[in-house]
Amino acid sequence: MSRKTVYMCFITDLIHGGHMSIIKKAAELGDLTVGVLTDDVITSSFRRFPLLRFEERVKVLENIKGVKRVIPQPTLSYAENLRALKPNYVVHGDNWRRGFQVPIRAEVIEILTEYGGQLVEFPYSEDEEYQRLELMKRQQLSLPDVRRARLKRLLDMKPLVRVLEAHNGLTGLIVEKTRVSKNGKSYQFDAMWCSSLCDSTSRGKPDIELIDLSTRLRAIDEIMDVTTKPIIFDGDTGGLTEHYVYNVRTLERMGVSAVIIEDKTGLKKNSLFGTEVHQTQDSIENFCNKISAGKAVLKTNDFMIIARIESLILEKGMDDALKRAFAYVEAGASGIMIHSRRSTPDEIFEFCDRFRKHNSITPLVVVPTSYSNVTEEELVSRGVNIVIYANHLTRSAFPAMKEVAEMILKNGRAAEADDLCMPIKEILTLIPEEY
Ligand code: SPV
Ligand code: MG
Repeated sequence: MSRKTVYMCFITDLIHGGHMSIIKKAAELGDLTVGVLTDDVITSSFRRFPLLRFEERVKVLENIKGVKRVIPQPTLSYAENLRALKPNYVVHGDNWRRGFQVPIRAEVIEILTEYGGQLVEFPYSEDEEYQRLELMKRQQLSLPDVRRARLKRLLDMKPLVRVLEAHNGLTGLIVEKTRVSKNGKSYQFDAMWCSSLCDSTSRGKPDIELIDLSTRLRAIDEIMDVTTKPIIFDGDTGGLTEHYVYNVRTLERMGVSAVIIEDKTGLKKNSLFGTEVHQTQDSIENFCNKISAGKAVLKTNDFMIIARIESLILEKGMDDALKRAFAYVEAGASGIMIHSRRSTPDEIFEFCDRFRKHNSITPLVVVPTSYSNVTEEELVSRGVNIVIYANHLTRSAFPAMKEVAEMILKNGRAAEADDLCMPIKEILTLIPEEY
């Protein structure tokens, strides 16, 4: 009689005694195949970012006694692997009876029923020591070295890194925790953008490099205190090169992953004003020197200096934008941000197509504020690597707050505004005590 077959799927890269004992029990049921979730599934579906890459996690599991075979599981759903393998048993801890894995479990049961397989669930270990290890692992993610390196790792793992603006602890938490499910897949943001516009606006100031760096670093520190995701800092023009090199070092040391500096000089105004206000573009030579000077002071390979091109904003033409892009890469830029204030993505597409003809590796960054109809899928097809939703939490919060303020004034009481507000009970428990 042929031996029974067993399938388990592993997400974690922290294998402890609890996992070992479940593997042992699974192997007793028959020949055990372990599916390993690929990096892009983990990064889009789970809060815990893998400290070990997919290949490393495969190696660890391959060498565990009782594991016959390790294969990738490229989706959160088990369907593809179960239909291909038709194992007699699927083994899992009983913890997936709660939480967001409930539909995954239901689908597993449905598929097993189709061909007569069986789900075997073992009690999930509540051992305090394992819980402490898991917590420690999560906390590791907020340490500067780990956080800083995470952006480059994401660029390796995912076709598109999705970034949303955060300007304080609360908005940082929204970027950190917001997750939605659609068509069996889970989506979340990968990183945070510390926007000069939002850092200024939230302090009631114009976006003209007026908010000093210490204030902006303080905001980053607040965000870092409660999140683990990587941070891309809007460095405006970078200021004087002599100052900029010190600031780059500070950002790198704090665990920020990238700074984006724009090729403007003099009094900076927000790009979305375009040519309505006076703005001066820096010379290619000066800006290249600034990029190289920043690169020269870096202490790690993880920190990225991304050069932002304002030629399309300032109507200097596509050829100028491309000429600058190639020069900035030559000067050491680890990425190129191309900005546009058109209502359609046509000029961004043209730039990407022409850039990618000569350069297939340098990450491309876009900020689709004015051309918001563009889809992430379209951006990926043009070779874009990072999309930044640069101001949406600030822009959405302001009208909501203003409406509530007006409503209280109009009614001489707060009752009418209650429906627009989060219930008191929810706000009290919104931020759980974790220590
Ligand atoms: C910001 O968010 O501050 C930016 C992007 O620099 S933009 O506002 O479009 O210039
Ligand atoms: Mg800015």
